[in-house]
This record gives sequence, structure tokens and C-alpha cells, in this order.
Amino acid sequence: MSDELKVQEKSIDPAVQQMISKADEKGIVTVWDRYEAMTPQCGFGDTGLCCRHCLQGPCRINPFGEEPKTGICGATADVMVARGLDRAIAAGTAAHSGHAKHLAHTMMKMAKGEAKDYSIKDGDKLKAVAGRLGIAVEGREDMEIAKDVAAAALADFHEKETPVLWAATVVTPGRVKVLSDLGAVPKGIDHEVSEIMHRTLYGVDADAVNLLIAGIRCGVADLAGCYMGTDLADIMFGTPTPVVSKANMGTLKQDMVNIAVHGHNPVLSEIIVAVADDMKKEAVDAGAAGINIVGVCCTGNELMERHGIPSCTHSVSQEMAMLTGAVDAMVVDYQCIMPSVVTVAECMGTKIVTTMDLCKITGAEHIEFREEAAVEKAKEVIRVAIEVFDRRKGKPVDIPDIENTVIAGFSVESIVAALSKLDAEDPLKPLVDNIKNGNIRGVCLFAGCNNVKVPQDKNFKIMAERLLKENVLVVATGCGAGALMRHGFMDPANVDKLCGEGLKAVLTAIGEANGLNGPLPPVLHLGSCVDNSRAVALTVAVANYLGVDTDKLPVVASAAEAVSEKAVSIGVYAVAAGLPTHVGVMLPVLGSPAVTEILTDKVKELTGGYFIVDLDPESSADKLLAAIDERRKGLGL
Ligand code: NFS
Ligand code: SF4
Repeated sequence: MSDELKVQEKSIDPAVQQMISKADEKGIVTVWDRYEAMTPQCGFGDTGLCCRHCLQGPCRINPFGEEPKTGICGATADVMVARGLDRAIAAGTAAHSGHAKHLAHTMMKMAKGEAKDYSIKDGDKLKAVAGRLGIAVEGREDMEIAKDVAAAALADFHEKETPVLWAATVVTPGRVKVLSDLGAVPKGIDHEVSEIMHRTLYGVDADAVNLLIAGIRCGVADLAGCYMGTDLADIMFGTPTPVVSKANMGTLKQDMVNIAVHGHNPVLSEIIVAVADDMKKEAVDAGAAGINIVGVCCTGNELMERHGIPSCTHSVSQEMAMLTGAVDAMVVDYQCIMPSVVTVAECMGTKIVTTMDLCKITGAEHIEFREEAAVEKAKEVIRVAIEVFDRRKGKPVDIPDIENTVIAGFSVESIVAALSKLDAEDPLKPLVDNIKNGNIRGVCLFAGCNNVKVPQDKNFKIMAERLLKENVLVVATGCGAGALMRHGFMDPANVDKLCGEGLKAVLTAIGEANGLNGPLPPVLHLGSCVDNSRAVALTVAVANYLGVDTDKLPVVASAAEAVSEKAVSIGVYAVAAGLPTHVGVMLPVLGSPAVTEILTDKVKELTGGYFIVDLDPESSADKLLAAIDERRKGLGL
């Protein structure tokens, strides 16, 4: 096998391939080396059949062999798998809602005048969200309303008599009934996470179905956390509108102070972007042409959708950004930051700056971020990068000359605004009409990460190519959006090449009506992973328009290269919303045929949604198309 082939098995992104070769030459260990060293991976874990939930363990069950059929306590394969899945859902939910809670605290501090560097950027959205929550808006100051919204958000975390507002008010009325009947309406976001920890403890819930229903309820709590994260970020930092940007490592600049912001929460990165201009003089004094901020992972998506900040790379290739030698500082908040960034940074002269108490990495410089002193802290962080640049300047760097044009910033609000140029009275009508007449065969959301087990971006690329040709409207979030943007799927110039005739006509009509002199991009970038809420909001809007529930629509989802437990909890709420939901990597559930059957089939009777687990992108695309067609038929289309 040639070396080049091996590189292609790691990533299909040419910039990443260049950096992998460089890492090999320099003997720098990366995620792909560590993966190889880890294989073969444990078959028990792979199938969900190991348990360490008590100190009598670890226990493992071999589904094929003569070994024990239960754990020491008697837990069956079904129970072990369901418990393990529940804990993954709880972890994902804790992360998304932790991010949302952080925004809620920031908003509360802002409203109380304690965090003066934050303000309300979208008063209309504030009022819309408040209205949805039943908070009075008439004749009130924005800051008063914001205080009530923040208080309502924080209240949604505790167990209370009434359902979680950010869940109950964001789905169709029909869905509220479906979830109530199932016992899957969350009473408090933190409450559901903590209850999962309780019921999966040694000697508690030993009924796989009961465990899975609690998992669905926690998944709905995850939807609440994501939705809240989007709402509060839009209010404080602005609701995205279409913006032109760039993606891939060509966005790094040799002669500038390059700061890669990585992680998730815009609470920090927004301020870094806001003060970068003020800091330009210090950068120029150090010999730089300026300050260049690029995004990695979801922080990148948050900044791109609101400010057009370019995205450098995503997910599994995060180490590769530093391999260029041009990243002066990588500033991280939390989630999806591989601890290995510190090791690669040491080799390449990058400074890793951690900023949050819950996410320190040994070997990184820690600058604790505080909302009360946001600007001051952001400047401190930027100064670290300037110092590194001062030492780096003049030295050679290897920045792959690869850059793609991206149009991002498709919030539901901006999509509706664009559609209103076709029909001001009834903006959803053109979208729904085109779904009815088949110009748009269905809608597919691509979400989730890259996974070292899949050649980076390959599943996303093959599946999106296929679906676009079949006139499926494709929307994307998270590192799925990252993958597609790095392969030209968000560049309107590629509509001709990528899209089927019907879809092309729709994208062109909307683009022309909005004065773009051309179509919208082939794939619409909805934002970060918490912004999967935008996909839900769009689906719910169309469902309400048609007077049907979300499980009747030709809408499907795919986490084609999922890695994080967050992708698991998102998948669960997609299924809870009634969507056929593809996962392109193995979920650790195959050790229980019963649980596998519930997730991929029986749950259909409960929510209308179900999981499709398929590692082959071609047949996965076929299955999603079949699911879309089945739904069209159900609607009489
Ligand atoms: Ni989503 Fe975003 Fe990326 Fe995966 Fe991680 S950054 S929150 S979890 S790796 S898509
Ligand atoms: Fe083993 Fe049961 Fe303990 Fe799990 S909870 S480690 S299956 S004894």
C-alpha cells in the first residue's frame, strides 16, 4: 500500500492530507497514529457489553461465546447496553445544557449590570423568545425582559411541576401529546441528567424498555438545552444572516497573529472577536500585519454564522491546524478539544490557552475567563498570541494553499426572510409548494462530528452528493457543516454541478429574489451543534403550516461520522421528534439485539422516528431517500 493511499484513508481533505504527511515526516504523533496503536479495539466495548457501574466489575458479556450471559449482579446484555446508552445521552445533554446554562448566567449578569461587556444584539428575538415563554413584553425595557428570560432559562434546569419550557414550547402540539403519552416530557434538564445517573446505578433500573424511555426523555431535555443555547446566543450576539466567509487552512496568514478559537461557547470567542481591532496596534508593533482569528469546530461555526469569521478546520483534524506552524495561540473553552493539542502545540510552538475552570489541560496556559471582566480577559489572551508571533515571525510556515468560499448564516429567521422575498404575505408557502411539487424531494440535516474510524469527510461528501442530485434540500450543522464547507458544498458556484434540476430551480429562485444574482449555496449552514435546534424549528414551522406532526414530513437526519456523546443525545431527540436518523458509525448497542431492534424499528410505533445504523455511505443515502419517499407517500405526494 502506498503512503498516499494511507493518507487518503485518514482524510479526504487535501489540506489535512498535506499536514498528515508533514506530521509523518517530523515524527509527530497524531490522532490517526494513536488510533492505529489502539486497534484492534475491544469487542465487548464495541458492542456495549462491558459494565463498570460498580466495584464488583468490570463485567463483560460475550454474545457469541460460552462465557457468562449476565454481569455479576445479574444484569443482562439488554440492561447493560441500555444503561450505557442512557449514560451517553445524559453526558451529551449535560454538555449542551451546560453551555446553555453558561449563556443564561451571562445573560442574567448582563441584565443585572454585572457583565457590562455584553449587550442585547437582537431585541426582536428577545421579544419573540419571551413571548413564546409567556413572559410579558409590552412596554417593558429590553433588559427587564432579558432578566426574566434568563430566570426562566435557569428555572428550566430544576425539577418542577410544569414541563421544561424550552422543550414544551418548541415542538408541535401533536408532539407534546406523543411525548406526554410516552412519559418523555422532561421536568427539568439537570433533573433528567441526574435521574439517568440514579437509574443506571448498581441495582436500580433493570428493564431495558424503561431505561430507554428515560433516555428519550433525557434526549428531549437535550433538545431544550440546545434550543436554549441558540436562543440566548442569538439574543446576546445576534441572529445570523447570510454572510460570505472562507474555510480550510488557507485562512491562516503567515504575516499575521493567528488565533484559532476552539470549543463551543460564544461567551468567550465573541469578546475576542470584538476586541481584536483594539489590539491591532499591539500586533503591528510586534511586526505583524494584524490579527487573524479563525475558528475550529463549533466555536468556528458560531463565529462564522454571526461574523463571517473563517473556519480553519474541524473535529478530527484539529491537531492539523497547528501542524502548519502558523497558529500562534489556540484558545479553547470546552468540549471536543483533544488533550493531545498540547503535545502537538509543544512541537509546533503554538500556545494552548484554556479559559474555563471545567476544562483545564495539563501543559496548557490557563487564563480564567470571567464575564465580569470579559474584555480585559480577552485582551490578556490575545497578548499571549502576540508574544508567540513575536518569536515566530520570519520563520517558515506550511500553510496549505486551500480555501473554499462559504456562505453561512442560515438561521430560521434569515431563511424565512429570504423566502418572504418570494411571498411576503406567506413566506413558508414557496418552500412548502416546492416540497409538494417535488422540486424539493425532502430535507436532510447533516450533523455531528468527524470520527477517526471514517476517512475524514468521506461519508458526508458521498451522501450529500447523492442527496443533492436527488433534489433533497440539505442543511448542516456542527462539524458536519464543517466537512461540507471544506469541500465546496457551501459555495453557490457549485450549485450547477451538485444539485438536481428541481433543487437548482428553488435555490436559484430564492437567490435571485434576494438580489444575489445567483442561487443560494447547495447546502445551507445552520450553525453549530446546539443550532440543530434551528433544524427542529424549521421542521416544526413546516409541520405546523401543513397541520401535521413532524413525524409525517419528508425530513431526515444524519450524523454520518459521529464521535461525541453529544451526537448520541442529538440523535435521540431527532428520533423523539419523529425523524428517521442515520448514524454512520457503530453505536455500542449491537450486543443487545433487543435494544437494537427497539432503536431501529420498534421506537417507530412510539415517536414515528427511528435510527438507521449503516456504515456504508452509498446504502445509507439509499435508505434516507427511501425514508423520504415513504413520507411523501404518507402525505399523498
Ligand atoms: Ni458537535 Fe461541536 Fe464537532 Fe462533534 Fe464536537 S465540535 S458540538 S460534537 S466534534 S460536531
Ligand atoms: Fe458488573 Fe453489575 Fe457491577 Fe455492572 S453493575 S460492574 S454488571 S456487577
